[in-house]
Amino acid sequence: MVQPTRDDHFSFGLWTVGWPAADPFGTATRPWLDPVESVHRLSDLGAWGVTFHDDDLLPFGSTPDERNRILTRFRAALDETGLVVPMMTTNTFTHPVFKDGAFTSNDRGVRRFALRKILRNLDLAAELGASTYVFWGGREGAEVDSGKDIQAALDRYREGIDTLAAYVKEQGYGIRFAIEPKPNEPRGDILLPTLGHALAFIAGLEHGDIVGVNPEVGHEQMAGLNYSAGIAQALWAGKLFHLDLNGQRGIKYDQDLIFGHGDLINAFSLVDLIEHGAPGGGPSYDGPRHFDYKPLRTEDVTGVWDSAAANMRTYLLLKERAAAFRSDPEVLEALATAGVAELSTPTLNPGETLADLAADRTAFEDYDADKAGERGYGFGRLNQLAVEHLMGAR
Ligand code: GLT
Ligand code: MN
Ligand code: MN
Ligand code: MN
Repeated sequence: MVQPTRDDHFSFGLWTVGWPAADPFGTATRPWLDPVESVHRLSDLGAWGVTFHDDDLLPFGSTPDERNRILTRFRAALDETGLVVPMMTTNTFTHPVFKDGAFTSNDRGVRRFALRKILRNLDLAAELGASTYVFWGGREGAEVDSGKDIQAALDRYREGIDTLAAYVKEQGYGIRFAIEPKPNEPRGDILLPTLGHALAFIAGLEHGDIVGVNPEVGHEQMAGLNYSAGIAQALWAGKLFHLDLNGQRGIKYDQDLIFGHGDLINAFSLVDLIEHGAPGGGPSYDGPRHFDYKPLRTEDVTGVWDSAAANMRTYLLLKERAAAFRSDPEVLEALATAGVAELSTPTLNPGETLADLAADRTAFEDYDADKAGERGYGFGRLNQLAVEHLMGAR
């Protein structure tokens, strides 16, 4: 049960296991990892897919010959293992050219360069069969309020995404875009800081039909937000195109811990939601279970692969616990006491008008608000049942 298989659709970024663990205060603690080795190791561990930025595989500035050679080797590894590339993305943050952003750099030449870099990589994504293309705008932001016209920046962000989305449609690539929000780091403040900001931005796009979100556990939690509640809203909006699973402990720098190694109760409710859908029958999520974590800087190479396996194992254990939770008669009874299913009944009767409601004395004049205010919802008991299932105590 806790042995991952291809059917679980687990995927990893090359930049996760391949992170050599340099941070702002110290140099790398691990050697460079050959992407071909990562493909083989991930496959052996039971993963299904691998994702990457252009520069993770094809170093910035490589010649066409170098690109071909690297791609040939990489494709061979994919063919040999059967691993797929469900998602790709562009590095528009490492090179100094992007220090003030890509789509939203104040420098117009940088913006044009960024569009070209992404365009070329979209062609590669289509060739490799990726169906999702992620946009994490880590450098789209500012530290100085007066140095960035935020409204002009949003105009340029929209121009960039719409231009590329139109291209994807024109080429018939069948790729959908997923915007990944983050509140800060590396910029002091990043544009589209949360899932909610991203959804509002998408609603104003010309080609928003193929644009959704790629929310990351830690990024929402860095803003103090409830990740599984945000995921529920993204599902409700039909915009959960991809997700980044990891762990985070509170409002601080981006930790990218192993999935579940942060807010475990929220991880439990997340897995319950994306596996089973909302209790009222809302949609579940059938996309990749993508891990965007970093092996701790203190790990050696063995620790890298142990931690990769840990992400999948934690997910599968939570999935097992969530299934037990959903089928426990005591949980069903607690859900009924809490009125969880009642929320799916529309507030007005079928065909009822506002005038009908105004004429309904039982809704107001004869309604015993004091009595209704006495109701106990039993949410605490419900949560204790969740915690006990999570702990394997039931
Ligand atoms: C970077 C970032 C991640 C994003 C990646 C996609 S790159 O590592 O911290 O959260 O998902 O660009
Ligand atoms: Mn992160
Ligand atoms: Mn990250
Ligand atoms: Mn991420």
